Amino acid sequence: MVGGNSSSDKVDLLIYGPSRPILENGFSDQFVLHSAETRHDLERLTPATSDKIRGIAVTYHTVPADKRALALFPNLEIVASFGVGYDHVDSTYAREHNIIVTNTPDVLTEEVADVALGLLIATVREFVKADRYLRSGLWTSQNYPLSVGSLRDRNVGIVGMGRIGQAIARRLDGCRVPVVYHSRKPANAVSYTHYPDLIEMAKAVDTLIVIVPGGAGTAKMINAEVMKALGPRGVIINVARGSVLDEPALIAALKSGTILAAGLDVFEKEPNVPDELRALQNVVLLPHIGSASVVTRNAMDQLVVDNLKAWFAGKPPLTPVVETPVKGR
Ligand code: NAP
Ligand code: 8YV
Repeated sequence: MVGGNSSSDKVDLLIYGPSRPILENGFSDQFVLHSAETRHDLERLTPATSDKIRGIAVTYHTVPADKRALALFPNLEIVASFGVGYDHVDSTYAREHNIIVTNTPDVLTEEVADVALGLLIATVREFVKADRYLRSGLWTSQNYPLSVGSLRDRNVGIVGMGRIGQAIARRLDGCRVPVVYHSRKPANAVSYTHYPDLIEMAKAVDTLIVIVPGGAGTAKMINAEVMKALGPRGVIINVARGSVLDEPALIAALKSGTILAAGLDVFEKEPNVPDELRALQNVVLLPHIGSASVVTRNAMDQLVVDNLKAWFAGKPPLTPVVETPVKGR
């Protein structure tokens, strides 16, 4: 859909990606909303409309706000992105062109950590296979086999000890599962052992939970070498981005027994998941639902709205990303 009316004394905003009620109804009549659901729609906006747009709400991670997209808007001041990860927004281009980028941190932290822990337990204790077993009627003739995996004898290495990594670690403390972590620098006020080297950590643990940002700096960092270092008891949980994990290497490692199992919430080419992965029994697959509850998604939408409203009221945005800090507004 492409659309919207305009008036010169109002602020023209673009909703780029799927729209939702909080995004559509959250602005006063001082704003004029335009919409472009897809990249194709974006490129069909007339130059007269694009020239007026001063703010964009990027409403889903599958619509790329890359250089080509942002360059369509010569008067753009702010891009308010939905989600804490913003690897789909070219924040370098934005900085170079004095465009602020905001994201939606914190409001989703605990929700995503819940999903990471749930996915770990479902993977290790085979919940999905056991559910299929019951539904197929097999339980009436035989009990489900004991699971090879257990949390009771595991050591977890968290890859990324930021907001969500720390919330996952707190949950594992409650489960009495030992935690260490890898990140480029030791995290502030965190007592878990820090491994500056990912391979060294993979050798020391049998479980990885991956929760780093996507993008060039982390592309395929969970590769065949990491999987080999983890070993045959190894379990990998990826709730970060599909780009962080080498998918063909994972499929090979799951097939050969190089590692035991995996739980994935994110994929390289969402929403397409390779048939080979879908055919495997030792992997649990979720359709990127880390933050996907009504309450948390509403809070994320509201933060997108609040960032845009603050900026156009002459105030600092609430949650600018590190690449585009706002000083003295
Ligand atoms: P955050 O607070 O910024 O934490 C990021 C962590 O990753 C930090 O510990 C950081 O430490 C580490 N890191 C960054 N680059 C790294 C690298 N190249 N190598 C090793 N460690 C690196 O972010 P967050 O709020 O926890 O969110 C993390 C990510 O989770 C998001 O960016 C998003 O992609 C993903 N996510 C997924 C879902 C989902 O639905 N599945 C939901 C929310 C978020 P250093 O800077 O010291 O390296
Ligand atoms: C959202 C996420 O599902 O916040 C993130 O980084 O991956 C999820 O919370 C995603 O941003 C939707 O676009």
